[in-house]
This record gives sequence, structure tokens and C-alpha cells, in this order.
Amino acid sequence: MADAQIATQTPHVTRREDYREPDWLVPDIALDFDLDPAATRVRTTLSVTRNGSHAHPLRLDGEGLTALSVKVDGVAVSDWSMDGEDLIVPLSGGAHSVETEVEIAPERNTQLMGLYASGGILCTQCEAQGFRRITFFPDRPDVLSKYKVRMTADKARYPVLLANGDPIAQGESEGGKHWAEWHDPFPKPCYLFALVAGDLVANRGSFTTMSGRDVQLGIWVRAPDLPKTDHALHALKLSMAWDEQVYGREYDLDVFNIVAVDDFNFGAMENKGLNVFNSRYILADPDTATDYDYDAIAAVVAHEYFHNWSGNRVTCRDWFQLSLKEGFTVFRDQSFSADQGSAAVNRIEDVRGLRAAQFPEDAGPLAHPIRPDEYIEISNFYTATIYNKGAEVIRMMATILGPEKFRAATDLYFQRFDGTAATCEDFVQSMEQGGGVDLSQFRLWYSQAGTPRVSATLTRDGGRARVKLRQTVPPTPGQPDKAPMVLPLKLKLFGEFTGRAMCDEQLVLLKDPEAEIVFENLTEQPVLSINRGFSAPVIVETNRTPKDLAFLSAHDDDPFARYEAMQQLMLDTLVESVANGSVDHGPVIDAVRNTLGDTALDSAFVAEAVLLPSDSFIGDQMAVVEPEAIFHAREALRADLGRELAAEWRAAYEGARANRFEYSPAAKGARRIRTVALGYIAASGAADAADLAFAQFEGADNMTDRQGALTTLANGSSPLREAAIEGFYRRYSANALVLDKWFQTQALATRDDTAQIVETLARHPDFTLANPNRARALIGAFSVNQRAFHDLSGRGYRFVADQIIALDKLNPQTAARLIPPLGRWKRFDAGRAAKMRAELERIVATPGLSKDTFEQASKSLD
Ligand code: B3K
Ligand code: ZN
Repeated sequence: MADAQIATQTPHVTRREDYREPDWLVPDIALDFDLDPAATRVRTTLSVTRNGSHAHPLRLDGEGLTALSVKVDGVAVSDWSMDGEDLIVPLSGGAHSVETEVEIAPERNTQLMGLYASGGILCTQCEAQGFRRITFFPDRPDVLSKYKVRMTADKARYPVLLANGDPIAQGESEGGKHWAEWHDPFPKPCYLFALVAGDLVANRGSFTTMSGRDVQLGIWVRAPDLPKTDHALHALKLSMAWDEQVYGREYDLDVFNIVAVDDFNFGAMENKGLNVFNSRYILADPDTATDYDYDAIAAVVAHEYFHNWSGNRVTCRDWFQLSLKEGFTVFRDQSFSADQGSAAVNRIEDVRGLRAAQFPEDAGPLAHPIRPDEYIEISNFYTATIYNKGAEVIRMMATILGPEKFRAATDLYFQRFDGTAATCEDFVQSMEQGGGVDLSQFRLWYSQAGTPRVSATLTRDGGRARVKLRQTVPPTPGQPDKAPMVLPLKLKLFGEFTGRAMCDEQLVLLKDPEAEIVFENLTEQPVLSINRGFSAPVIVETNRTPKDLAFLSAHDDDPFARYEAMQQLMLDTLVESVANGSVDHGPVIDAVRNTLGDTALDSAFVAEAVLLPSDSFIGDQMAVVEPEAIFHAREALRADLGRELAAEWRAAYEGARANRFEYSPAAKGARRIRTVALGYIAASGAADAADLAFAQFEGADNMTDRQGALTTLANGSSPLREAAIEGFYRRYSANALVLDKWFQTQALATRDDTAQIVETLARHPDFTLANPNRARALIGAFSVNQRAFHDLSGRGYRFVADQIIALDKLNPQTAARLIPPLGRWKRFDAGRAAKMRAELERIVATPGLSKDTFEQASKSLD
């Protein structure tokens, strides 16, 4: 016991600087699976070659595996040994065949890493280090092999057998079994291995690539879900065409399969030719999926498809390079989504997500650069920083290079590194050479954590205006001092009187701690529009007045900048209101009225622009977060907006009455503004608000309207609230994905008793920690409900910590992802901070804690 505790308290740290090439390469691997949920036999034949001249034995990673036999060149050997979980095989020559046999139990795999069972389907998840739970192997991304896979399984239970690459052969075996063989001609790291066995049906399609090859597409699900797969299939075809047009990337196998499973640790996985998806990112029909779900499905399908080049054809040398594939692929999927609908609304959503998840991460105890220097458990580094800040870093390079040079540079990157395991440095060098630019200083984005702050001060002296820029990068754990970064800032001036642009948009590359830009011959007072399109992922502070911000929210010609100006105006108003107890709401009300009345704007944009910043984003602006005061300040502004603009909200609500569901940008925009207007009508305290919401709830022909109405009712205290919550449950109790919404809506509710309700829901018969979607829907959602989670009593912290401790025993990866909200204790008053710390300490002291949760909780205490 004592030893075990010491072991959990001093886990192994992997460091980037310790990277060494692999001792042994594995050009070929043959896997033979005898599949059974209780006992699956895995026979593996590796052809290994010594890499360089050294005398090291072959070391194969394993986790929870026992070698039943080991053969070298066809002969059983006994001189192998175990070093911890690793299998060590001494080898004398330069090339050998090494065979191992193990037995695993997919149905007992609750971690959902390796081979596991989900709703009667056997499936795999190997990234980052799950392959070692299937067979002994050098489980690192720079060992690339050609895979041959043979699967045998009970034919009635598992009529469909899928693996990576192309199907080669299949047949019957005795005892009601059948088998299939798949070969993948493209060498790949083991994290991209996948197999699926199940009773599945496919929505099939085909795609003809730009060079004229036919690819057979299949979206595999359980039979009742088949009608919900058209949207995903359509998104896949759009993605394949987009990657050809925009990046010149063509698909390379004869088949591309996607399988949806209900139990999955994250969104989806880009296994070569066989993506495995969380069913929430595949299944959609109007009755069960919101517009947000439809958009997310298209984005995730695109993301995983784009990985075929950015991730699979060019993979990562080691896991410190994770952002090489993830940052770039998020940038690619964001660009794809922007091309499908409103680019401005997409950019607003991307930035809102970055601010909600990545900025707090960068400002807290778990801050890390997009290319980290060390980790205990790599699963903890699939973060908003690696993904979303990583995407912003790629976007900045694309901005600096411009579209043509960026395309030349990505062509160079793909051509030069195809079939290899590359580094972030390789990518930056390709940008430099393809784009003809020097990115020496820009590389700091890869090594420095923390969100840079830029202050921009405009002063006018007659016909001349100066914009003084200053940048600072805050200290982060392990990085007390920072060097100035390269910040591409798009800016423009507008005349306050005429509303006209006073210059073309400029791209300023701020490289020094300070810089000054001078504008001459100005004939009127300028207003500064800066960081347009969110050209740099930074926090900008300006000396703009509420009047300037209101002006920009009405006149800026960059829709993102209009949104930003409105958000800043709202944010300044709310922060002041929290500080002073009250504030003049007039400027915000006028600006919102103006936006609602601007007929040139599309409704999706208007809906985004008139939404108030979230409680937590308001908290992020304050030295000490005051959850109650923030909540009440925001509710007071919502109520005033609701009352003062009552007629406008009614008009927006009525004007957006859709007749029949349609998934088009216009119809989506109408639904969005409708539910936003409903929220304001309810906030105004209008007597008929609950009836209106209930009528929308009952009459909706789509989930967007129904869930929107449910949210309004769940936040309130009308008697119709119960009826809606019960009605929703009854209607959808057989649909796991919709039940997740039912749990989530209640966990996010802005009520005084939300903490109590959530504790009760955790005992509901439909609640289970074993399903990651369900756990996230209740626990994950509750812990970002700022006021409820930070209840002064500390009950929210205790509840979440209890759930983390329970979940850690089943699924460490998903448990560890619930830690960050508790780790934000430094941002709160001493009383709350002490309670949050106490829960983190309780978690860290739990016997048998996983290294995943240990790393997140212990770092959060620092
Ligand atoms: N690459 C996977 C994520 C794997 C997470 C492992 N802990 C999905 C994606 O980013 O596309
Ligand atoms: Zn990805």
C-alpha cells in the first residue's frame, strides 16, 4: 500500500528534450483477432528491424497484458522478460519476426481505451496510447507499419467486420463463426489502428476523386439509427470535395468507413479509412438534433476526414507535436465550416469557444504552450490550447503569408513530409520556405504559454492620430518571464461623424514591446477598430468610450468587429455594474435596439450580437470572481433589455415563426433569433412568457425550437416548467442523445436550486458515469454553471469531487477532464478557494487514483 501510494505520487514524467529515435522499427505487422467480448485472443506478428547500431533488446509497450507465448523467427523462446508492463525480447540480428499472443476482455474495459464493447459493438480507440492495451508493440507515433488484420467472430452477433484500409477476403469458419481480412497499404503509427465488429448497417455513398477514382463510403450504425445518417454522409462528401479544392488533397483508399458508437471518450477518431465516432457527432434528424448539433456533426466529420492528410499521411514524431496535427486540422475544419455558411457567425462561435475554454486554461494552473515540454499522461494534453490556440497559431501564419503563399507552403509541407512522422518545426520551416518569410520570432507561439495582452491607445492631435500599441505576455507555471511575440493585428479607422472608413484595413505585425502607428490628414475624430476578425488570439484593452463602442457596433464594416464592439460594451457595463452595484444600461439598450433594427444584417448574426457575455466570461475580467453579483448584474441587464425592447423582441419572435423544418442558413438564423427573443421576453417578466415558451415547446417540429423553449422554462419557475421537463423526458426517454440534453439543460439552469436538482439527477435511474456523454451532460455542464457550481456552501465542489473520484475508477481519462473548474480556485475569494482546494486535496489523496486525474488535480493545487 505504502509503495502504491508513493508510486502514484511520483509518476513518470515524459520530457520533450528526451526524444530519441526508436531502437527497433516495425515495417510490417499482422494481427489475428479471435473476437469475443469476454475473451479475445490476439496473435501478433511483427517484422522488426534494428534502427542504427546498438545492442538494445526489443522493448514492447503493454498495459494490462500477459504474454501467453513469444516466438522469434517462428520458434518459441523463453528468454523474454517483463520490465514493469513492458515486454523485453533479446534479439541478436538486424531483422527478425516476433510473434506474441495475448488474451483481453473487451467487455470489462470501462476505460474505453484499446478494444472495448459499446452497446453490443466491439470497437477500438488507440490514440494516444491504447494500442498497448490490445497487443505488445512500440506504442509511439514515429513507428510506422503496414497492417494486415484478420478478424474471426461469431457471425450472428458480429455480422460486420471492419478494419483499416481495404477489404481483402472473407469467409465462413466452423461453429457459426466467420472471418474477414483487411490490408492497409499506407504505413501508419499504431494509434491509427482500428477494428469494429457488430450488427451494423450502412448508409452507403460514393465519391469520385479529382483524379477520377471511385471511393465507396459507408456510415455504419445500428439499424434503427440508419435514417439519421444522411447529414453525416452529405458532410463527408462536402469535406472530400473541399479538401481537393482548397488544399489539393485527394483521398487515397478505395473505401472510407465511419462507425458510430454510444460510448466514446471524446468526439471522434481519425483511424485510417475507418473513423470511429461518438454517435452524437453522426446521428441527426430534425426531431432529435438541434441546429448546433447539425453544425457540429458537419464540423467533426470534416475534421476527422481532413486528418487523413494532416495527421495520417503526415503524422507526429512524438506526442509533444500533437498540435501539428490538431491545431492545423481544427484550422482546416473551421475554414471548411466558414465556407458552408456565414463566415462571420462561424468566427464569432470559434472565438467564443476559445474565450470560454482556452483563455481560462492559459490563465490557470494547467497553462501549457501549444507544444508542451513535459507530461505525466498525454491524454491530459488534448486541450483547448493544443486544439484551439493551435488553430489560431496556424491562422496567424496563414494571415501573415496570405492565401496564395499559404497554399504553396502547405503543398510543400504535404509533399515533403508525406509518409513520415514530422514535427511542429517541420511545419514552420515549410511555412517559411513556401511563403518566403522569416518566422524566427513567431516560433515563440510554440514555446510560450499565456494569452498576450495588447493595449491600444488612440490619441488625436489635429489632423494626426497616433495609435500606441503595447504588448505583455503574462507569467505562467514554469515560465515567469516572457519575450515579446509576433502579433498580427488588423486595424482600421472610422470617422465618428460620417461613419466612413478613413483608411484601408492595415495588417500591423507588432513584434516589439511597444509600437506607434501614425495616421495623417484626418478630417474628423477617428474611432479605432482593432484585431478585426480576431486576427491574433490576444486580449485587447483600448481607451475607447462606450460611445465609440456603440458607434462601431453600428458602423464597422467587419461583422466580427461589430460583434466585438457590442460584446465589449456589454462587458464594460456588466463589470462596472458588479463593481458599483448599478450602472446606466442605456448605451447597451440603444446598441441592441440599433442592431435589431438593422435590416441589412442576417438573423443568425443579430442573434449572436445581442446575446450578453456569459457569467464566466464576465468573471474572467475581474480580479476576484463574484458569482452571485455577476449573475444578478447580468439578470438585471437582461430584464431591462427585455422590458425596454419588448416590442422589438415580440417582432423578432413573430417574424421568425418557421412553418416547416429546413436546414438552411436562413431557417437556422430564424430559429436562433426566435429562441434568443423568447429568452428576453421571459427575462422581461412578461406575464405570457411561460405560455409562449410552452406553446413553442409543444408545437415545435424540430429540436432547436423545442430545446430552446425547454431552456427558457427550465430557467424559470412557472408551473409549466415541470410539465415541460416531464413531457420532454417521456417523449425521449428511449433516446440516449436527447436524454443527455435533458440532463444538461437542467444542469445549466439559472435557478437558485440547481445544485440540489443536479444532486437528485445524479441518482436518477438514467444517470450513469459509465457513459462519457451522460457524465459530461450532468457533471461537466454543472461545473461550468458558474453561480450554481460556486454556491457559497461548497456543495457544488463536494458533489463534483465525489463524482470525479467515482468516475476515476471506471474511466480515468474522462474523470481527469472534469478537474479544471475546481482548479480555478485562485480566481475566487478565500472562503471558496479553501473549499475548492480541500476537494482537490481529497481527490489527490484518494488511494489508487489514476495518473490522469493525479496529474490534473495535483497541478491544480500549485
Ligand atoms: N485525434 C482524436 C482525439 C484523440 C484523443 C485521445 N485522448 C480526435 C481528433 O482530434 O480528431
Ligand atoms: Zn483532431
